[in-house]
Amino acid sequence: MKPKKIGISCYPTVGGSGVVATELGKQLASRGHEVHFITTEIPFRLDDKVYPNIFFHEVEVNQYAVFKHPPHDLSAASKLAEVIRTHELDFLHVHYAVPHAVCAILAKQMSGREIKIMTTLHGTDITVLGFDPSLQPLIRFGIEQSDCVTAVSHDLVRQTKELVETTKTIETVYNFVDEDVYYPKPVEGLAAHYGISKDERVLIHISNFRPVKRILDVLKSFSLILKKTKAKLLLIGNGPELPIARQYIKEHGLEKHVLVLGNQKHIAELLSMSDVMLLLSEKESFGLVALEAMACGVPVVGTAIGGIPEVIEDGESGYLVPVGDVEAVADRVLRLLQDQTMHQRFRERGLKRVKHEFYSQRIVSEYERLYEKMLQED
Ligand code: GMT
Repeated sequence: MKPKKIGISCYPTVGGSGVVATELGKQLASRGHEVHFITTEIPFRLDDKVYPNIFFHEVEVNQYAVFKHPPHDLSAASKLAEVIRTHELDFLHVHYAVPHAVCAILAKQMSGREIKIMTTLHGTDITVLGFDPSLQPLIRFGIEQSDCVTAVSHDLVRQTKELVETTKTIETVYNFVDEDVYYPKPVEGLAAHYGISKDERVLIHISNFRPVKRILDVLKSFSLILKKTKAKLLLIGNGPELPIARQYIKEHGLEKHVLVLGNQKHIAELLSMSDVMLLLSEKESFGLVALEAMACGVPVVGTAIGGIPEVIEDGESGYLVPVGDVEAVADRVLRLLQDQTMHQRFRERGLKRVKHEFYSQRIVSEYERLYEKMLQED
């Protein structure tokens, strides 16, 4: 594809959609495109080095006392329109139907240019907001007025069509990870620094601790596992349910067994010292953390919902269990921990799967193919 000028809009802070949008922007820049991020903050994965053909345009949200709520979406639309005009962008790729697709549509009208808009759906905009009847028409508008719409799993395509009642074509493009960052790292001695002894197994959970992540299921499963084997649980991330988790840990005397580490930058190292990841969400359009775990050689026990079964193959690279079935979680984890040969087989199968199904170059090429198609259509 010939180099283009691409505007990207996303939520830039910690979170799967921001990670995917930023990694895609980096990959597109490395293929010669000029990438313009139009966001409220510099995306957190962009702060590691200088990227000569990546530009950042800050959406500044005014806080006037007369406005009860700061008008983020209008500020974002204005900034998008300004960048479309001044940098003569070829197209926009926005992440989330609401607000970013809607902001992009407004920006297109303001700019007076016939710019194309691609929207990628990540789940939260559909499976959480889509249940709010007052927002459904707006989500549908964002989707139907976009020139091309993608979603990160087949399940999200299905759910979007059902919840938002749209017949718009939605293409599935899976997420990917940066293979130069996510791979099994040599972490000799790291566990000891965390006070984990050689005979203890390590479980890990990474999330934003929102209710959909079902953090208590993680802790309940871990309590059952602890009855059968010596183990530590690493909790990575931050969010509204972390205090509830802390309370559970205290009430059940798990302080010595659960390490609450908050947000961490070097996730690949923490994954590389782990034996099994737990992802027990009740909603998950894809589960990027599961892919990150697999890329680091860590089998995942996840719930059989949303897009998770498209990432984890049950009994091959991980296990799938029903939501809330903590006994099944404990059973599958113990199977993996007690059979080293099986654990190794799952690990290798996962690594292979990441390389074939979710290979970054393949996914980025798929986006480029869709960009070309969109630009050629009237
Ligand atoms: O999981 C979250 O709460 C964060 C959310 C986001 O918007 O960043 O993640 C969504 O997008 C990720 C990237 O595509 C997916 O891997 C997550 O599964 C998805 N989260 C949900 O569907 C709940």
